[in-house]
Amino acid sequence: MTLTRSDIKASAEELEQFQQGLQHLSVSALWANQGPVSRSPGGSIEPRPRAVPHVWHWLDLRPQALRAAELVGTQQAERRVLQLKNPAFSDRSVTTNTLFAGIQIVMPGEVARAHRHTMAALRFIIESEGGYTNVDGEPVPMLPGDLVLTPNWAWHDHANDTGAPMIWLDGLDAPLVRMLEAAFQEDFPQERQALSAARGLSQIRYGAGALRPAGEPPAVRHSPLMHYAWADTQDALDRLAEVDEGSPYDGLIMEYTNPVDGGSVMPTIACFAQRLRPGERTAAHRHTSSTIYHVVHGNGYSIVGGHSLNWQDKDTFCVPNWTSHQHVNLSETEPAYLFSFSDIPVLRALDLLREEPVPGEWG
Ligand code: 1HN
Repeated sequence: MTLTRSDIKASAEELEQFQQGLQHLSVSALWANQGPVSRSPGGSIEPRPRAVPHVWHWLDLRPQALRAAELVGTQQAERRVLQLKNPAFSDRSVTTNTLFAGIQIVMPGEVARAHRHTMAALRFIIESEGGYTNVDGEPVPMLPGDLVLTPNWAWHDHANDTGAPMIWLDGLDAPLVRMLEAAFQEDFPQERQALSAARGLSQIRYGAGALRPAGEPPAVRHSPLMHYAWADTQDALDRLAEVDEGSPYDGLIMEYTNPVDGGSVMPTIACFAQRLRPGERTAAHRHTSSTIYHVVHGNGYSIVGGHSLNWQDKDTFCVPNWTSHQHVNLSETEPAYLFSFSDIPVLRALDLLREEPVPGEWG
């Protein structure tokens, strides 16, 4: 028997009638609809991200955060957060398909009440003279450039016991958790948790370089270290820069790790710090993970999906999944430092991580 692809041509009316007849059965013809994919001339399919590249400038955001603090209290807004919404999504609060970024402000004397949720969150501190987030009873310091984790289901309240506003970048996996319909949230019985642990306890236990308390590590999937101080991060980057060229795509890049297993800080989010040498221009690549960048210090631009995004200190920009990107440090004298977080652990865990070089603006 010869096997061939069959050639059957029904009329448009017959096909239409057939498809209508399927509707009341909650059935539809796969061949009749194209999903959110694009087909190359060769017929192959690859992701066509809905999110677009975008940059939010600190000079625009800061006055709006201060204005928000005049308009609503932390009674009115459980979290006083300006959402950095991807312009391609008017219907959802997302920054990329899986990640959320926002700017949160807590004024002197204020607390943002204690709660917990299955969304994992990180805080990258932009402005602060030293308030804290209480994570499961431990006050975690928040100074500019610090990374603070509030993992899935950890109780957390934010407190500003200083005389100056505290402003930080929030990063959450909320779009992913909502898509999985796995979002749970609870209020703590009181507004604030008692301060039951020493300030910086997780740093003392798990932030001592290659040493950690002997014996069984805590049985959790996230980093037991809740605080990564900027001074240590920049020092690590600067020292490595003396002996290492870094990657052609990312410059010198280091991952914040879970000190127990060396993996990402949380199961759904990985955090990175990178250093671009004066005048450095990276090569273009793209990957199936999406990334949100925050400029700790520097002056430059990134070409993301063909758009040039100019950035300077404290700006935030997004690189959607499967979107080409490359970075330029415009300073000829100073390194640029970028913080970023991404959903790469999710893609990796599900065997969906792909990466490829892309012809860029310069080789
Ligand atoms: C949240 O709980 C916080 O706890 C910040 O500070 C931002 C964005 C979406 C959903 C929950 C916080 C959030 C959030």
